[in-house]
Amino acid sequence: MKHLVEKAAELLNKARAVVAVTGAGVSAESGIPTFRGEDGLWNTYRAEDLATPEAFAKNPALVWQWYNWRRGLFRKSSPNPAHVALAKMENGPFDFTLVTQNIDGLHSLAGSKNVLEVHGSIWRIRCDTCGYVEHNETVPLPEPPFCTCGAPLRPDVVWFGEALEAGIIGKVMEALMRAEVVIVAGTSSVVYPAASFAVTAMQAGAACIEVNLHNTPLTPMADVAICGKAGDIMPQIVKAIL
Ligand code: BJW
Ligand code: ZN
Repeated sequence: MKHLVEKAAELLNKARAVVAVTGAGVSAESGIPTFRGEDGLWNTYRAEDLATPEAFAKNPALVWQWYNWRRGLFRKSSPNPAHVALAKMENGPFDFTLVTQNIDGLHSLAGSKNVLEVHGSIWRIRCDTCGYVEHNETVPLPEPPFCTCGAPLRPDVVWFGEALEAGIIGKVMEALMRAEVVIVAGTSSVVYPAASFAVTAMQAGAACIEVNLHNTPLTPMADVAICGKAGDIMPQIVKAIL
């Protein structure tokens, strides 16, 4: 393990630009359930019923029950050592961009300034009819809350079958093209397009460091694959480079 952390630090110390891509595993040690795996949300809930535009159109109350429960859970959670370590990376000797699939806002709470939230934020709600968007931390919200135009408001997150925001993807691509190292932490690397981000960076010449409790489809391609908790490993990596 120590040897792998040193190898990761060696790659990072040479890099002028670094991108980290994070997923639900990074928030797991804050008490937020992941999606897949033994205790994953998709073992208890059906994504088709809760995380698609069709589900929201059919039953906005059910979707909002689920998001109210998660908003309550997220609000009680705090950043863990992995979030803190990733925030510290902004002080590293390289240009650093954090790309997260997480919607919980914990990276910003930990102090990260340059965060690209590719699947949106649970703390914004929006109207798909008139385009209204607001920051909203009320828990619970009505199920559903309504816009002044009369349509039901929805969480400003990306559901299955929906496109990621073009402006954010543009910034992600720019960062991936510049990156000399891409760190991929706490994601199963199965949901596209986020699962392709590291591969895109690697095709443009970046080295890849993966931090995960288990192997993923990315593991065989990674230059350094560290098996462990993000909350253990990320601080060790940061300590070795700062
Ligand atoms: C730890 C740890 C610890 C645990 N330390 N590690 C077939 C092939 C390819 C693609 C598709 C396909 N069929 C459909 C698609 C497209 C689909 C997709 O990729 N599906 C796959 C599942 C097959 N993608 C989409 O639909 C996307 N949109 C799209 O493609 O649009 C196309 C389009 C173009 C133009 C116009 C219109 C459309 C959108 C995807 C949106 C995903 N949304 C969700 C919900 C977000 C809102 C919410 O949270 O409520 O995003 S689903 C869920 O999965 C969530 C996550 O961000 C995302 C990724 O999950 P993540 O973060 O990787 O979590 P887990 O649980 O999977 O993994 C956790 C990992 O952590 C594990 O590996 C653990 O081992 C590890 N771990 N504890 C370190 N302590
Ligand atoms: Zn509206």
